[in-house]
Amino acid sequence: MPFPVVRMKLAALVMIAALPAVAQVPAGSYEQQEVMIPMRDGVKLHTVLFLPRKPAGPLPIMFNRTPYGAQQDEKALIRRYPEFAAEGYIFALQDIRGRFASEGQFVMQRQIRADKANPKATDESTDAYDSIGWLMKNVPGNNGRAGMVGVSYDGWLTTMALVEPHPALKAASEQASPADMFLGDDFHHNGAFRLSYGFEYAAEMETSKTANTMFEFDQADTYSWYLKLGPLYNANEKYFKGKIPTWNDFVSHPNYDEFWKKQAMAPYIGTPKVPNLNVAGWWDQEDFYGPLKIYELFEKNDRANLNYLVVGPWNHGGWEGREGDKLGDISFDSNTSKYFKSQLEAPWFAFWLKDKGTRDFAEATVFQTGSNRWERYDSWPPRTAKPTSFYFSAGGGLSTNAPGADGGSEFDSYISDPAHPVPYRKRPISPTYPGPAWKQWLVEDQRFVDNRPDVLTFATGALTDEVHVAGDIVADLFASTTGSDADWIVKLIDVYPESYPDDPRLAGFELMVANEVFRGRFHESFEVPKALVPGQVTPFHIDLHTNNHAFLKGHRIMVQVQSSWFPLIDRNPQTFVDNIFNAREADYRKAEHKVFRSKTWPSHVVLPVVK
Ligand code: PG9
Repeated sequence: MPFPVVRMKLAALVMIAALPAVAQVPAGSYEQQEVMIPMRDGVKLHTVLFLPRKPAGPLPIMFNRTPYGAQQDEKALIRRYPEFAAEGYIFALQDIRGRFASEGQFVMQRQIRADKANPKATDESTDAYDSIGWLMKNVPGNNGRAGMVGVSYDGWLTTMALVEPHPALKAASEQASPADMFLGDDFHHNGAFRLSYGFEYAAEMETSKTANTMFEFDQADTYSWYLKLGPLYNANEKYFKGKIPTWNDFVSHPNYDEFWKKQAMAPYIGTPKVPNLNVAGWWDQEDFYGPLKIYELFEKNDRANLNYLVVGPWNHGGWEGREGDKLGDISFDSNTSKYFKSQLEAPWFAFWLKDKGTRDFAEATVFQTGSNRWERYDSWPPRTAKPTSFYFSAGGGLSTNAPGADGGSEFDSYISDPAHPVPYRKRPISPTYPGPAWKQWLVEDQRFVDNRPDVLTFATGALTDEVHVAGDIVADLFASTTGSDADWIVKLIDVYPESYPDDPRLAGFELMVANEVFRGRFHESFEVPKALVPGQVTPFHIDLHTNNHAFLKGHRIMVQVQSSWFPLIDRNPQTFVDNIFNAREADYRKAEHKVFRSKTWPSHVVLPVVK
């Protein structure tokens, strides 16, 4: 992409001066109104307006669309958007179709309308378009420009508004928007079903129109609850009774078919027409794949330089928190959320919507974890990294030396037993929402699974120099099973030194920096699953996504491989069946899994190492 605005040789370090305090906006600054905005098909959407009582002049409208309930009062609004409130905007918050006080029918991530010739056909893109048109005409004191911002579902709604944007939409920030629910976001990763999230989220959204309803578990440890649930068909038999549409969609679409492809962003993202700041968190437990994918898709055609990226050390939406100086036990040495809100997000909207400031936005502003610093890059992933293979070796070693001659038994093996799956976080595993454990499980110390007989560990010795990894990470496994289907989970871990005087709680800590699951049946295609041949070594290429992490001197680089991650991922029966949602108890069988580390089958991870 041409890059006229800021050009840096490699990465430029961002120096953080003390951040200025945000001006407090006093209560009573806004008049609150509620309106029902008509869409092209006559359905009316409930929208809450906050109009500044003493505007200095015409103002842009900051617009948010949500399925979670738009209703809030002035106090909550100012707490949620202090920087925007201090800057001066009109706010419009809208319930989407079929949620809370809006009319119409809710559809989980409604697909783009098929019939574009029909002037009454709608989708989330047309609803955003019609709403912005109405707001521009009917809200007094607006300056003819709108901005959209939202996290997660609200981020996806923001991305949908960019598909066919209203001409008055002049700036957006999609934050943690999912991009593909089969390949990488909330509901599946590489075709493996995210059981606890899928089950609990579907119940939350489709039990009631006017509430976000948490499923009531009768056990404190959901690991035991889901295990007792048994095969997935029991979800409908025992609880949902066929009444939760999203669950029924999971059951009817076990493969990457048109349903998932049409819901994904790839077919709809073309040339960016609206400046968009894509925002992601390194430890986003829900939608990390999405914002990076959306950035990548827009980037392909970004000749006008409208597409930008920010990635920080956050969990899902963590940048909305006030400080962002830590996540779980991990500290970041500065207030990263405050920095994002005041130095990146607020100037972004002020520039495009109010002609304030300069266009000094880095293509990618990316936090480097480990060393804890912000960096500005002129492309993401950076072009400077050298893909470097780290091979598994005997005795749990990991090194850049490729395996030597084959001897015949260069593998490690374990029994993967669906009756005793590896927990994905420390038990007891509380329900997904309201958390807080769910929100920080990705930074939990991975020592809790060390020594399990069904988890393989490979690690380097203590590093004599820092290893900085910036860009795309992949794992290439060569593996076999005695069954006919298998999951492969790979985790890249930063192991802290055993003596860590800076923070003794972190001595020996195993911090996961990248991870992914791959469902074996999709090794040839996500569209058409295929049984694994028992005993046959098969290559599995697993995308561990992009990262920017410094493994510091004295730390070790570790890789763990396992075949279950429960109940985050449903149990693979390990016997090939047509549709795992219909698998029977007897299909769930133990299998022996082998991971090879020979010359012919050199399992390894590839790290983008920056000198
Ligand atoms: N991760 C949530 C979600 C987004 C889109 C679809 C389904 C779930 C969310 O936090 O909104």
